Amino acid sequence: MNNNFIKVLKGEDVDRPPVWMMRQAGRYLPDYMKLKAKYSFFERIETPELATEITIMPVHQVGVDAAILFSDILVIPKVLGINVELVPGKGPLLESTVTSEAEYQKLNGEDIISRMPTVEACIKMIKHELPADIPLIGFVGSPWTVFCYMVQGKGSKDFSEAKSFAFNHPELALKILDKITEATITYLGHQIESGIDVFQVFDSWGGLLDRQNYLAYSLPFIHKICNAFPGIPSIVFAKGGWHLLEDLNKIDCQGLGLDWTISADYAKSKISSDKAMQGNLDPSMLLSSDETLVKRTNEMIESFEGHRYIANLGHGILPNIPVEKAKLFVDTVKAYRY
Ligand code: 1CP
Repeated sequence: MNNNFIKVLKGEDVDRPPVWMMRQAGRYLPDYMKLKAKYSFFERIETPELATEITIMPVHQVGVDAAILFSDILVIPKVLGINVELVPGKGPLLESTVTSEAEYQKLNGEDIISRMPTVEACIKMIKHELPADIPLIGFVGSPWTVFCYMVQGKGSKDFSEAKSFAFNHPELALKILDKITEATITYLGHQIESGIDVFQVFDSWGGLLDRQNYLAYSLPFIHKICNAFPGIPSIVFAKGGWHLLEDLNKIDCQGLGLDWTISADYAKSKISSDKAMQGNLDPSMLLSSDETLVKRTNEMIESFEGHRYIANLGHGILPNIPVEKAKLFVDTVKAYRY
């Protein structure tokens, strides 16, 4: 595939950075909101025609260099047997939590692919409809991040219940993390067999852990996932993970995502030249004036020069970003020349 994004992950030269945006499929796109009004969250994820339309939307409407599968990290708790509901205005709500041996025993890790019967059809349809030079990114949540939702039952700023559970019941926590990891590897293997070109591991809540706890509760499980799939390019993004970069650098992956609190110089001092860096514009910068957005985007790219680099935001695009601003960000990257 002759695509900048794949080239950078393989260490090949490009004349400008590739660009995509985390959470680019949905949220801020008016055409997505129309589908959201008509179909439930899991209908959108599990119906091939809908997942395909949404996945491809930002390719046509914003011009990104890669598509990301429209799905969610919470399909894992769902296939393990915990129903997930999306409560408007509140986010995901899990029907039950896993905080005891008995609840752990109830998790059903057997034959999970049979409980996600449309993933293959979704990915195949997306690959068929996508322009041939646009790769498809598959993804999973890191086991720690999925564990946060399974223990806490819903979103949180600090996930203090999930953290205190891990700190007070480390043996059970590690068993739950193993179970999530196993299911995640099976699911990702299925995404790969179905046709994704790259995968990203979202450790959205990894940065909530100090280094010692990160090395206990998150990093080993990400290692396991990446080591299971050496043949396909991968990117690991740990939000808030500036204090973990040296450890993340040891993962067998081709790219590391950076949030906007990390300067390019600092990242260059921690990340080896055989890994691409991905990021890291503050998503709120897309709410600034056109002039400021263009200036800051160009400055960001300049600051990463000399290292393999993929332009992106430092976290997901916000729901209140006008599509024109997303397009200006992408167009600015595409106009850049090394
Ligand atoms: O109906 C809706 O529109 C609900 C909103 C929504 C959407 C559009 C949710 C619920 N998930 C998704 C899709 C999704 N989730 C994608 C693919 C499409 C896209 O590009 O947006 C991806 C990559 C995710 C990944 C995801 N889900 C993460 C990791 C990335 C990140 O933002 O840190 C996390 C933490 C989730 C959990 C989740 N699912 C949904 C919401 C609202 C949340 C966040 C909840 C919270 O605040 O804790």
